[in-house]
Amino acid sequence: MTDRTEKTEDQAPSRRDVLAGSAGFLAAVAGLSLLAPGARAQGATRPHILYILADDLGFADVGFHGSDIKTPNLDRLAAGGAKLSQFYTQPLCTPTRAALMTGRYPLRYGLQVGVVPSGGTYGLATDEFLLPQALKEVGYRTSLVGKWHLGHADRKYWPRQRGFDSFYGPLVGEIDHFKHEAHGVTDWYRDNTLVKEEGYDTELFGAEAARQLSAHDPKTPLFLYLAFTAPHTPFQAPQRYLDMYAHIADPSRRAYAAMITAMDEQIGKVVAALDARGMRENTLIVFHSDNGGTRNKMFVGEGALAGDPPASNAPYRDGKGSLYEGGTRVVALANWPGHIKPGQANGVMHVVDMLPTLAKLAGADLKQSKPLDGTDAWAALAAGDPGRGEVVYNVEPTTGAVRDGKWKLVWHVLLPPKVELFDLDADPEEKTDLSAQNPAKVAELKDKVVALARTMAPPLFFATALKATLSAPLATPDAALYELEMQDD
Ligand SMILES: [Ca+2]
Repeated sequence: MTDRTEKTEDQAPSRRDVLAGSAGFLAAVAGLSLLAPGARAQGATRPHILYILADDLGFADVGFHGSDIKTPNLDRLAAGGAKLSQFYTQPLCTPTRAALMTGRYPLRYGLQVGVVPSGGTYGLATDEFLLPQALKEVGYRTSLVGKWHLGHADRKYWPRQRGFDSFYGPLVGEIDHFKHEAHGVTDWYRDNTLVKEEGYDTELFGAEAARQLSAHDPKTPLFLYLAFTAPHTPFQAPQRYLDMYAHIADPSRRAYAAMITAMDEQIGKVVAALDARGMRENTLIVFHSDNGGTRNKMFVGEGALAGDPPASNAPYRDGKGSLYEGGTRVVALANWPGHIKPGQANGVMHVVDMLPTLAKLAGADLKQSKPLDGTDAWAALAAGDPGRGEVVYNVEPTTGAVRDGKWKLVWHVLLPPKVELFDLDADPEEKTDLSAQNPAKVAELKDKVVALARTMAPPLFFATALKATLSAPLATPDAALYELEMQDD
């Protein structure tokens, strides 16, 4: 069996009893699910799509997961929608965003390692067919407000050239939230034009999204991709948000919490703008983080961090950059009144599923896509179905991890190698390695990783990293200083 056939296989045993909701709701979901894609799209249910990403948000760091960080607007969306308890992404920014745009794992097109670095001249392959292209073809207006991070060195990689009617925000992965700079260079665009603006980026994104909504003709379906840079480093927030967390002693945690609340407040304004425009009832809102919160300083970003990273992915292990659950099982919700069953949705979903799911709701055609890794996750999203049986966390030259049902293999191939097997049903915190007791399952999952590795595209990051290292300036100390030091000795 090839990995392709496995991915599309429905390994779900049965619909869960969470379906036992109200009759009216069931009728709505059943009606929507049974319609053919075209019919589904032609009815009144063809929704506007508000797709909100947070950047490096910890799994535990929202009010509806029990945090003391205030997120009342997200909590309200979660209470009225589905809290997605097993929604997976890639462990880093660029790969997750690429997976969302393509419906394909980043290992297919060389983005499985690292992120597009500031000095990187590559981007998401231009022969990939992207979500905004698909939606645009069926009449959606497509807008990106926020971070792109899928290539910046050549305009052919920029959002306006990839299916977005408009773009407002930064192209790279990490900017100063007030100066909108990366490495001292402004990275802030409106469409294809560099602009200089004052303000805190999170607030500018919220204001722009609300402005676009208030000017939007509700008869035209809208895809608004709102990709916040919060709460990614550097940890910065306006004083009034910092003041809300004056009781938090650690300055990083205080600013991190302030950034999350600032983002939440903007989400509230955007939802209010939907309401004011009469679009709320016909808008699917999806919210999730692009990867887990940072637990390892290596992935914290470009600036130095005093103390421990402030994010929490509890109860999950590790965080951003890691193949353990803390890096990839992210805080997520979906909300569409009357169409998505409120409550906990425990089905397994991966961000690659979102392109086929949204395309189907929109009646969009994906014939131009290369073979998809994603499958339509509507039943898992809307009605709590079990979702996909298999998840590919990532496969790259040094590591790989896959999930098959309850079993998860994490394989570090570099010397000294390490293989771990976890039973995620019994041990979602990945505390007990069961590889020694289950050699057959280990062998089977290793075969899957190897099969994927045989087909993967070469990682684009490596050549760039090597070039950057080999072309770096000479590292010997300044000659004059060195002579002074020698005299001191
Ligand atoms: Ca991120």
